Amino acid sequence: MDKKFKRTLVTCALPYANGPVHIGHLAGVYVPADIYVRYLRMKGEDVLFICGSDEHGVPITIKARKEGVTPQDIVDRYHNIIKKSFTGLGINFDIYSRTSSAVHSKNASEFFRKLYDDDKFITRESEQFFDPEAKVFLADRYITGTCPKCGNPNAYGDQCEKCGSTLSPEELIDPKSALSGSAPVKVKTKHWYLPLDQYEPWLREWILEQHKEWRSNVYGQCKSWLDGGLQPRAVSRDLDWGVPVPVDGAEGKVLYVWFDAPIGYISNTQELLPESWEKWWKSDDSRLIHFIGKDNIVFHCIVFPSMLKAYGSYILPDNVPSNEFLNLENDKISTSRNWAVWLNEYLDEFPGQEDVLRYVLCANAPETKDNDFTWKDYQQRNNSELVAIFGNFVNRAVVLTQKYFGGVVPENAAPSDVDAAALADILPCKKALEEYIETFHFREALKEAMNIARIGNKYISDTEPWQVAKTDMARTASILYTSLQICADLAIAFEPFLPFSAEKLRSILNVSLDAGCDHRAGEGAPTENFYAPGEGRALHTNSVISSERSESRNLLHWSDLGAAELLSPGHRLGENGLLFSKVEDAVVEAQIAKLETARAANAAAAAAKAAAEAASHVEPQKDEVAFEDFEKMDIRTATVLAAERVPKTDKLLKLSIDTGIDQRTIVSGIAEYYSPEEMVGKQICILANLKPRQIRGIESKGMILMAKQGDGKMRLVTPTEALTPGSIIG
Ligand code: B3M
Ligand code: ZN
Repeated sequence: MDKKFKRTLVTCALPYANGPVHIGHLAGVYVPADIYVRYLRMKGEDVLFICGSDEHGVPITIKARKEGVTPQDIVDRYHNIIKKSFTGLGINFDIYSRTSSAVHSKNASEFFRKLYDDDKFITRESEQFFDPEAKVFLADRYITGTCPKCGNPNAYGDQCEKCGSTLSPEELIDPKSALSGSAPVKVKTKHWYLPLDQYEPWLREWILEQHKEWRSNVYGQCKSWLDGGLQPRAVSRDLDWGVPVPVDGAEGKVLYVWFDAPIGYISNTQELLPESWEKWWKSDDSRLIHFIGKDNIVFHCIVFPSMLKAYGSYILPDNVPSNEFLNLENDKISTSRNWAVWLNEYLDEFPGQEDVLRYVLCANAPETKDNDFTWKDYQQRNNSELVAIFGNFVNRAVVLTQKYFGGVVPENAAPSDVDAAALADILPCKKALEEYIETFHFREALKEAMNIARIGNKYISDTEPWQVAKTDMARTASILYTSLQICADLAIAFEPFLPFSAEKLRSILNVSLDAGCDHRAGEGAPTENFYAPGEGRALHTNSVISSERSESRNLLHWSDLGAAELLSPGHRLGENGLLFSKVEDAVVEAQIAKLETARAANAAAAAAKAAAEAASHVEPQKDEVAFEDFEKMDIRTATVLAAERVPKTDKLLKLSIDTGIDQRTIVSGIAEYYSPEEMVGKQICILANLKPRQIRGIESKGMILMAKQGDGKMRLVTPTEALTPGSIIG
């Protein structure tokens, strides 16, 4: 860690409280952030881990309206689900609060007010759509109409979900308010804008020159925004759900959700540490790291830093690690299509398997490109990596120690070079792991932890203590002594990644972990609780200093990983248990079946929607014609006498009909819709005086009248009662 920093403030994107968290969120943001925080804590760094629900914004109001409940009902429901599920996966924020909290409302208001007082905003009047019946301004999503590109009658004011076009409400044909159905009218409204253009030179210098180390996807996105030129951004909205704009003349206006949400990071820190929050946000020796998904890059790298800069006195993010997207079984994760693995459901269905999900999501994290989660891969990684390598090694070492040494760490009675070589291989893994985590390469870091398990597994396979025990107990003692040291290394190395299993392993080994702050002790920092009482969770309650700790046999420290005897001879192990268990085929098949059900339901819903849309599609009226023109057409009733398919065609029927004037032949393209048998005896309508045409060598005299429906299907037009053939229609 850079020496100029004394503490690290880690934030995770605040999930919208309009649905549960899924694996895409976890892989992109929360699992890597948690690994990072756990790692820093083990290294003795001062870390604060902040998150909470993002409870404002239009999607929440839309969902509430759909369900006929209040936005508060929606956010209460999901806030609790999300909060609980994070804890279930071992992601323990120091605080998980919410943007509907009183602290946040006050803080966000104050933030806006200061920028307002300091003249940091500009105002602009614009015309926006207003619902004259519901008497509210309409967000783009609240306006529906016909897509000008594809004719979809249910396009939204910001997007057509059928053809994917980005739209503005102005482009919609026949726009309607989704609230009342009435036609929206344009009304003038005033909003506050943050003039991002003014921050552009500063942002260019700060990001493009001073933060070349940011991930290339983050840096690249920032560069393209900056190269495209920044525009002032509205920071208020006409909406009744959010933090009210705290100035006179702003009735009915709230802060734009992307203005208030990042301030939520600050509010939540204030809520946790009312006395000392400023130390984390306003001193240059604090380091701020935002973990986010790639769709949030512009807000965290450009908009929020500009807000902080405008306010003054705040630190800026030192890094903004952002992942790409995770797909699921080769398809985009989608909340609306229910194409997701939901964390709350996973935790219910896979009790005790939290780490398997953490492992797979980290091993497969979309760090540099979009990646795919598949249940087969989940099973494979569990069975052939966690079970077969990590779990298998630990189990062999512990079971054999119980068998030959009564569960007590044996003396290193007959050491050999192979033992030293195995132990020596661990240090480079540790070094690489540290470097990878510190540069936000979590997949690679996890591989290094796994390499330690591989070293152990290979060591015990090569040395075969179960064979050696037949002849040489001294040597067996050394092999198991060495194996147990590697087990203890694993109990340290895996703590950031697989905290549940690392804890289980420590209980098997009968040791504890010191997640205390070595550097603080080393620097002679005070050893009392890090936080004042009442200021939240005490993270570092350790009061023993480093030298004392290394003498303790039961406490593991990160610094000892690969470097010291962790389990001394004579130490009694705890109770053995399996770290991991096999995932059977039936389990993944059930999950795949669950997704298939969702897919089928989606397909059925999409088909029903498409059919309804198609059926409701009506052709616009044709150009006017004079009555004389109409009169020229001889439209009359006729009866079908005989019908047969025209050979070698799919669509054509040859019909013999009675027109009242004559019996004649008409060739018609209706075979797609009617069989010859169905046609015989039917009364139909025809255009009798259409010029005869040769169709497939048959002379066709006239045309059968058909109605073409919205979905393109044709049906016959028939009289509702029997009429004499040849009756004139007009
Ligand atoms: N709720 C968007 C999202 O979940 C948003 C993040 C806010 S972070 C301040 O993608
Ligand atoms: Zn469209």
